[in-house]
Amino acid sequence: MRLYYSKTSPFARKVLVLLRETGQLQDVELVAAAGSPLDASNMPTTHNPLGKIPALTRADGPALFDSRVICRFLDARAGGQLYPSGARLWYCLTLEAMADGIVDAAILMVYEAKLRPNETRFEPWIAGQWSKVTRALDAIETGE
Ligand SMILES: N[C@@H](CCC(=O)N[C@@H](CS)C(=O)NCC(=O)O)C(=O)O
Repeated sequence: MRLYYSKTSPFARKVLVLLRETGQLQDVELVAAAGSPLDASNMPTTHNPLGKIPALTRADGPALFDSRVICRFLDARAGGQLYPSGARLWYCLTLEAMADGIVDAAILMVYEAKLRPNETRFEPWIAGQWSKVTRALDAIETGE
């Protein structure tokens, strides 16, 4: 299997942590990729048309993308150690969606700061992303 990743991608890091925790690091060749919505030339677009990382290619099936799909696949491959079964699964998946949403909001702010020309930057939109991050972190802290 090949994992298209970047050291700075929190979504790729999620997959790397799962690989380590489930003892599968040696089963995956790491392929460095980098890009943004403005430049997908070094992104694995033939494996993920969205031009995003992580993406996982494998010998016996189509490429997988989106860290949630890859994490579920790799966990199942290792015998299903990390995702619970029964009612607790829905809590776990929602928590994962919340964590991913925090990172999505953070990445949008990074793109806004790095990619958008100063004169077109829209501060209320950035504030809105920050609100998502703080609300979600508060919810995780209070367990709601
Ligand atoms: N929902 C996706 C998000 C992946 C994502 O946004 N990755 C970023 C790097 S951290 C990316 O590839 N950005 C390039 C782009 O948006 O064009 C996942 O969980 O894998």
